[in-house]
Amino acid sequence: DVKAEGLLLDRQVISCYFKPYAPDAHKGDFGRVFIIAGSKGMTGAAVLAGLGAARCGAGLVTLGVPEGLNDILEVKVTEVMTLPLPQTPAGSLSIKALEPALEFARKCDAVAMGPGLSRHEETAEFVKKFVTESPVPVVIDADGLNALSEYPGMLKKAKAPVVITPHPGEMARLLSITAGEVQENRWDAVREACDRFGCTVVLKGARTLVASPDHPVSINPTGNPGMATGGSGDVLTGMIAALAARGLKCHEAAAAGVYLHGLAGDLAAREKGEIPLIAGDIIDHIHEAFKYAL
Ligand code: NPW
Ligand code: AMP
Ligand code: MG
Repeated sequence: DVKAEGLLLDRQVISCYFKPYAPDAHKGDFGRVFIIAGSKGMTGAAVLAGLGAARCGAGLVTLGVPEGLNDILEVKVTEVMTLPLPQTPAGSLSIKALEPALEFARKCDAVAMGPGLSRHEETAEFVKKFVTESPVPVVIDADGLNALSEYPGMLKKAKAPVVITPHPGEMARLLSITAGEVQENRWDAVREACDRFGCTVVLKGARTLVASPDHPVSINPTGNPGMATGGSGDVLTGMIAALAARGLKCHEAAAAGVYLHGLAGDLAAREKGEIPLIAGDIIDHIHEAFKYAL
């Protein structure tokens, strides 16, 4: 019974998901990632997700952002490209962004959506339509999840595979219970979300759990409380999307993403300490996490 079993993630499990590079590989082999993120005041969320993706070996990363953020992002990021999309007067994505975003997604291998999008009603409409129509796997986090929390059952209508990455507060909104209730029985919460929404579910926090249909629940041993700091989760979203774009299956991308993200956080904490840790430090240690894990 896969529902009763649990699998502890470790180096052995994770390394099996990665194949050696072919000597003649080109960047098209490593996947194109499209990250739909950011709004006025939350540019950083988009940057963190973009760099998390770039450090996980994505061939190309593009940030789809409200057009008002584009110029500042062109200065802020170097390896990551941007696609300016129509915005609301409040500086969040407008429903008019739907067609250009879907058109761009057709040329990509995976999408990440949600960090810093804001809770603007029109942006939530965009999210709901995009999730159903996306032609490629989508990792949904943060305000992407908030947009779905009224009717999360719509995730079952998605055409492509979905990974959701709620923290306990977001999971509580999705299941219409309290964060306390989620934390009291994390195992049941992650399994229930997986059954109800028919997708891969990453329940974040100490000992992150990953559940997918027809898989035992995976338990992640890496990570530390220093990672409870603004933007940590945004980095993870980009990492999982990049791994999915490289060809890992949704469950593998989610499991490898949480393991490497936690390990990068542990290596960062070893160097800097848990208290001063910031999300950018996690990005700066992803390369070491790969060295250690693979
Ligand atoms: P409480 O009341 O504090 O106990 P939100 P967010 C609860 C963006 N960011 N256990 C918590 O409860 C994100 O991408 C942008 C229990 C509270 O109610 C999002 O788009 C950044 N409860 C947006 O900000 C950097 C827990 O959930 C609620 C819990 C909002 O995201 C920062 C808080 O969650 C940020 O990433 C736990 N372990 N964890 C940038 N630089 O641009 C959380 N809760 O309301 O969803 O707010 O996670 O800060
Ligand atoms: P978010 O709340 O979306 O910014 O995500 C926070 C990230 O930090 C998630 O990946 C969590 O699993 C991780 N995190 C937060 N607190 C802890 C903790 N006490 N132990 C391990 N990881 C944590
Ligand atoms: Mg978050």
